[in-house]
Amino acid sequence: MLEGCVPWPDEAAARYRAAGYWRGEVLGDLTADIAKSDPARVAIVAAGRRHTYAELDERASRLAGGLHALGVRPGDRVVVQLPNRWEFVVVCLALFRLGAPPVLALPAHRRAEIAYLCAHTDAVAYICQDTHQGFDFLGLAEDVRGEVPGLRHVLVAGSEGAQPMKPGFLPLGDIDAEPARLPAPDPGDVAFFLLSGGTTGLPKLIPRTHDDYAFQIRATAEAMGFGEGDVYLAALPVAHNAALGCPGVLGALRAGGTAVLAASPSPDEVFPLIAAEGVRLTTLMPAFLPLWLDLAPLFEADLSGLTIEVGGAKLRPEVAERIRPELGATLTHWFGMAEGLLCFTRGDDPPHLPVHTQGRPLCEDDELRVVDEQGRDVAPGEAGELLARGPCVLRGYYRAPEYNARAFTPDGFLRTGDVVRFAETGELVVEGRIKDVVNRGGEKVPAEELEEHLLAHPAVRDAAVIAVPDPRLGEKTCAVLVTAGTRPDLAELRAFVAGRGVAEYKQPDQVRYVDVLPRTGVGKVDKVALRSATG
Ligand code: J2J
Repeated sequence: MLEGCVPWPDEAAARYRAAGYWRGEVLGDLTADIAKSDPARVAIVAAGRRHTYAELDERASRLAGGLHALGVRPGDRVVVQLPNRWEFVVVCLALFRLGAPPVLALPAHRRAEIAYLCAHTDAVAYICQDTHQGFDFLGLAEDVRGEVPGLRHVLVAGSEGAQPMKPGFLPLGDIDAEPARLPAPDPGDVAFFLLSGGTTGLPKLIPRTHDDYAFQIRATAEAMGFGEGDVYLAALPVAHNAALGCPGVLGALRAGGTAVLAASPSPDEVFPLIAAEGVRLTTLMPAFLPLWLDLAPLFEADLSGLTIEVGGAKLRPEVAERIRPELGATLTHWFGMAEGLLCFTRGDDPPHLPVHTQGRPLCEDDELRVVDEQGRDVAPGEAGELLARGPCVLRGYYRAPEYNARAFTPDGFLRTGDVVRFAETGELVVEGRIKDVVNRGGEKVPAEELEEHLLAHPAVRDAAVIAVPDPRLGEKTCAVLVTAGTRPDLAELRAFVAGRGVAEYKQPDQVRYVDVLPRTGVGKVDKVALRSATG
């Protein structure tokens, strides 16, 4: 496995192979069979265009050839930040074939996150779109190149024909060469990196192998009854595990279906697509559901053939139980992590299960434990921290040995930081979390990351970020500050954080001022006390 990654122990790997979970599939081959047997079948629909399996397969091969000619080699890392456009899929397939793992950044990330990802992975290239939602990614790329000298290439989608570009910048569409003769990647090696939603400090990277992700997309497609000719709608960013591989865009391709890429989950964008393309399956974060419920009658949207996978943040039962009667759609309720653990209700479960639980694990060989603060298993039905091990659950974050020593038990269970219990009938119920993250409608803000930015402000002496309730997002961020001199107000703090090149969703939503932050006996900020004082 790539240096800096932690492989599964031989015994576990052998077990997962023997059980047929890991079959030696490589993700670069997803489209190869259908490109030969049924080349005209539509693989991707995006921005009003339909792309066949043959077109996707050919373009990915030629892009892999072009990247190889540029000097990108197996094992090199490439930071990819593309919104839901067809090039995202082409780029991923090309990099899977090259064995040069893409590092999947979210479209919302900005200079601070991208520079960190490029530096931390020693990326050789950064692939972005020229502008997206009014933001200039070329400017960002220039700054990042200044900060990360090892970054050799910036490849830009959307700039075809916009010559001349700056040295080191190339239009993605021009990267095109005869497919190189490449050695097949090892299925046990890293295919790509996902970003963790919930760790301490700077974002951690999750290596996903060909073997484990091929299993995830195959098994989730089977569990959702998603097969050949079915249509999946990516309404969330495709760089996120939920829309990429549960079964998501990659699972749709592997199953011989079609993936429709939407620009956003807003009803005016997705309802017409669902009708026109006959969408069978999509994924949503709970924050969007009230809007769908409110606007479906206005659009006269017929969602009766649709299954919606909802997860990523708390889904309130009052909202969940409206989905079947008001939208006509089938709800499956998910507890997912980019780290590879997936629990979810199945489409044919009795209706109370998706309303009140997050269902059962993907794989019968997923090992889940619920433990107390001392790491002892709690009594059945009691709540505690969820620990997980399984054929998709990573054994270590990338290049993070010290963090890994805390994030995993000595026998390899991931400490999820989520507090759960199991219902008597065996379903998982998420109760809360102990990790210091604000879950802003599914977008995760690690408290410590934002605190570091706030502490850089000259008037801020001490800072603690906590979650406060929000009717739309479920939670939002509140910065509790000890200041000296003039108090910066919320607008100033947001501008300050933005100026540090941080994604907008991580800017504080609220600010409170205190004379001193409460601390525990060992000197850590007492966030429990802060929350009750602020709540
Ligand atoms: C409460 N918190 C939840 C739920 C995840 C499918 C769906 C979601 C994700 C995802 C994903 C929750 N109720 N139902 O990867 O494939 C919180 C937990 C968890 C964290 C993981 C998928 N479902 N969460 O959200 O990696 O705190 O993955 O640890 O972004 O989201 O976040 P992320």
